Parts: sequence; structure tokens; C-alpha cells
Amino acid sequence: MGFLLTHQEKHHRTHHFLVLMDALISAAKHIEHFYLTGALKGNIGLAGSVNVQGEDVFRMDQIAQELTIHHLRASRRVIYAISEESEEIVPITPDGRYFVYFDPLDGSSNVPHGLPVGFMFGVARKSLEGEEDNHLRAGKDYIAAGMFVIPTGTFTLALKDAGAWRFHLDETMEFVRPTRILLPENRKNWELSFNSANRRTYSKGVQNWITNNESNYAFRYIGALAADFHRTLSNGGMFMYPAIVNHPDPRKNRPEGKLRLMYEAAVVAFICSEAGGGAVDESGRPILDVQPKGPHQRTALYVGSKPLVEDVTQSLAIPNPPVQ
Ligand code: FDP
Repeated sequence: MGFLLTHQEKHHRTHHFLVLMDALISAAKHIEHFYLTGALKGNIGLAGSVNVQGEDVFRMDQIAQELTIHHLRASRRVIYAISEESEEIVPITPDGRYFVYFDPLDGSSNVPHGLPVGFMFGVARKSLEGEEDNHLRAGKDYIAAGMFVIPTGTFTLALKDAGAWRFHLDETMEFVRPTRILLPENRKNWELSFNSANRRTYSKGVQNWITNNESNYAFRYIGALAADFHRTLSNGGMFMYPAIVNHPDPRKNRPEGKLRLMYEAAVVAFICSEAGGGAVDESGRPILDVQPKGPHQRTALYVGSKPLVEDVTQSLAIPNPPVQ
């Protein structure tokens, strides 16, 4: 909080954002606690329902959702929230100041194993001049975005035009020791991260790009965006979740991509941009420029070190070259 207070004072900003951040951090600490003790308390089983994306809901997902909404409500600073766990936009405080887009427990296949998951969020502010129409904001209009990697006690927060910062949880449950994150230019530790089982379902351009580049880099995939992207930020390289366009069963194609724009792709794109990197969708368009048409819109994602994102973008521009 000291870091944020200094930031707000330096930029002559109000205390409202601090109250909001306090709510998000409190929610994350509670989720962290429930996750750490989840296996013993029986919280990591299935809750027996499916969410708006048609996926199984784990009990932890519900706990994380309820905790987050509770803290956002208590802050009295949030007009409405969009959450992966709620089909409808969640109205919170009509005279609030911010919009919060979040996924309280991203990477749910890791939950039954107690392995890393993410609590990811983006924040936009209502228009302070003129009419507010409550439209869904594109990533370039977020004022902050962050991700807690649970239960590792790490928190990465990016503030508009003020950098990406990583914090660590100390023994008193405070996030301390902010370190500025800039993607390393030296390619020595760069990594590629994608679900390699899907590679033959990608566009031919992307398949060729992988064939031509994969031997230059280490490969890592944990299966939770926040955890995989955490490595990308530290080591450099690129995380990608391309569109699925060549599945042997065409019904399983996902030309629109898998990840959600507002609380997954735009969050990591915002953080990456503040760390000196880039992010594009399947058409090579910057993720931060994509204007959401709906709260749960999906997108393909290529995010990480600029030279790699720019390079793969060239392959995206080639519709369907022969596979090499
Ligand atoms: P999950 O479906 O397990 O919740 O969109 C969510 C996400 O995880 C990301 O966190 C992760 O990067 C990706 O999907 C994993 O998808 P695959 O299992 O298809 O690799």
C-alpha cells in the first residue's frame, strides 16, 4: 500500500484507487488462504455446476468469486464487475468510480492438484468528463491490470504509463518489495509457452512459425495463463494461445480463440505493454485496441517479447501457406 500511496501522491491522484486496490488485495489474500488449505478442507472438489463457458465449476471458483464480489462491494468504489464466474454483468455500487473485469481463479485444471492458478483483473475508470455510457472498455483504456499467482504469493501489477511491478507476500501477509519488471532483451532465457498438443490445429502460418523457431528457445507450459505468463515476463519469450482452425473434428475449431478478452488477454497485454512487450490477436491486431462487443468475448493471444510477437505477426498475415 505504501508503494501505491506514493504513486497516487506523485501523480496527484485521489485515494479512491487505493481503496479499490485494498479490496482486490484483500480478496486475493483470502483466496490464497482458502487455496492453501483447500485440499484439507475439501474445497478443491467439483461444485457440480457449469459456468457460462460450459466448464465445470470447482468449489474454489465459487469461494473466490464470492470473496471478490464481497470485497468489491465493501469498497463502494466499483460501479459494476465482469467476472468469468457470472454470465451477467454484476452491478455493485451505482455511484462508484471504477469498472473491474476479473477472473478469480484462472487455470482451473490446476485446482484439483493445488498447483498455480491466477486471480487476474483489469480496472477502468468511469468517464470523469461528460456522460458515462458504461460501455465495455478496451485494454488501452484500462488504468491498471494485475495478476496474483495463487498460492505462490506473487503479485504483478501494471499501472498505466507507470510500469509493471512485482510484489511478494511476506510473513505478515503484506505484498512487499516491489521490483520493476522489464522484459529482458537478451534472448538467452527466452521461452515459448503454448499447448503443444494443439499445434496441428493451428493455422499453417503459425505451425510453420513454430517449426522454424522452437529449437531456439526452451518450452514451458503449466496450463494456467497467469503462471505461464509470469515466466514469460521474467525470462522473456512468448506465450500464445492461437486460434484452433485445423482441428480434425471441425466442430472443435475455435477460430475466435479460447481465452477471454476482458479479464485474461487484455490483462496480460496491459501488463506486457508496461513491461516493454507486445500482444496481438489472430489477425495481428494489438490486443489493447480490441473493443469488446460482449463481456465474455474470446480471442486468440500472442503475448511477450516484442521481436517474437512482431515476427509471429508476419506469419499470421499469411492466410494458409503450405506446411514446411
Ligand atoms: P483453464 O481452461 O484451465 O481455466 O482460459 C483459461 C485457461 O485455463 C488459461 O488459464 C490457460 O492458459 C488455458 O486456459 C489452458 O488451456 P488448455 O488446457 O487448452 O491448454
